[in-house]
Amino acid sequence: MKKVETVLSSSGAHRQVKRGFGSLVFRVALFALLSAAGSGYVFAGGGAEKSGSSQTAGQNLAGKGESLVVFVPGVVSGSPIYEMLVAGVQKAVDEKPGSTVKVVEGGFNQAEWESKITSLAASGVYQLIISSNPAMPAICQSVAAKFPKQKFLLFDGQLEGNPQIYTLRYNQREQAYLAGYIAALVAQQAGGAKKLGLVAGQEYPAMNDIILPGYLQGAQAVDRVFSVDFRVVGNWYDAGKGSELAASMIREGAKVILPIAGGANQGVIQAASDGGAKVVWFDVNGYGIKPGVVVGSAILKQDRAAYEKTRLYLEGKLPFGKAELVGVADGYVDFVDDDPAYIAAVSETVRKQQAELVTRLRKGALTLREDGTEVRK
Ligand code: RBF
Repeated sequence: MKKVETVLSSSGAHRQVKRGFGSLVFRVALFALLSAAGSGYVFAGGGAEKSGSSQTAGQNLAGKGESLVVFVPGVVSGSPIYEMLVAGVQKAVDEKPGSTVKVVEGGFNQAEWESKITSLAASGVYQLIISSNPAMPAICQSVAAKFPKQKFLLFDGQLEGNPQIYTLRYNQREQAYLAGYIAALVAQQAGGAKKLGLVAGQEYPAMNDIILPGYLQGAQAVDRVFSVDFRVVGNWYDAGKGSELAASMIREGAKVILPIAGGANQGVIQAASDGGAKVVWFDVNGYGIKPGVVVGSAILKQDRAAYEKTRLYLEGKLPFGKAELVGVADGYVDFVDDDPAYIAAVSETVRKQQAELVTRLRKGALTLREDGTEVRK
């Protein structure tokens, strides 16, 4: 596997990013520590709760249908990965008369997520708790042990072998590689330093071990001299901090920046726009956010996955205990190459080079394992 560059963190200290995470306890503690502030949302009965149907879950009498709850670990607004989750679940529920869904925002204080999910399970109201992000399987596993009848449908995370939990995760190595490849092609054509940026909301194993190395791997497939300046906001909402980090990266030579920082992404876009740099987007089609500044967009089909898996659950067919992984060749990770804003912003030469990679991945002629191994057919 390729070595990850020495990079600069938000604190300004140089260090190696490529390192393992310790025990589960350490990870949970880290998530708690990294949560800088509460979301301002009230949990029980507060404005953050939205009923997805005219019938509230509590009134759903036994035998009348399933009551589902989506626990959003953060807030929906500003995080397309969560917007897609809610939209997909809602669609499946809308198609199944009698079933209901409630959306609960857990807020940004990660230390509170487990107790909030415990309350949902303890209420006994919801047959299925749905959530998404790599920290959720461990949290839900601990809640599941206390409530043996409670089932969980979790996206963007992994846990195998627990009969109460089903997980589906995306091949983030492929998504990051696609982003790194277009970023490097655009930077190369612009000339100057072969330097890219990545602004993350926080550090977590999927970021440090899959996304950051995948982004660098994609860039180095264009030219081995590319390096990535990696910085961390410390939360998923601070656009001011996102802008500050991006502006500093641009001053130090970063030509194209990938923001994966929720609400803080807006600050990165602003700094790039002001500083003459470009942005590549993640998770959802981002060209419309700032046409001409956003020069590439890798996507996850989380709306489709959430719809399909919720539907499968409602049909009684979700295989609890399984952990699935889906990538480009499966149709759940992709690169948006037909958007007029992409065609307008990026030269034909660059688009042709990107298209060659995208086609190979779509056809399955090239797949990437999560550890970065390239598999060619
Ligand atoms: N991504 C977001 O877009 N918004 C969030 O609020 C958010 N919160 C996260 C919290 C934790 C603890 C972890 C581990 C990841 C979070 N992510 C968030 C990142 C998300 O799971 C995914 O890695 C990225 O969206 C890239 O696909």
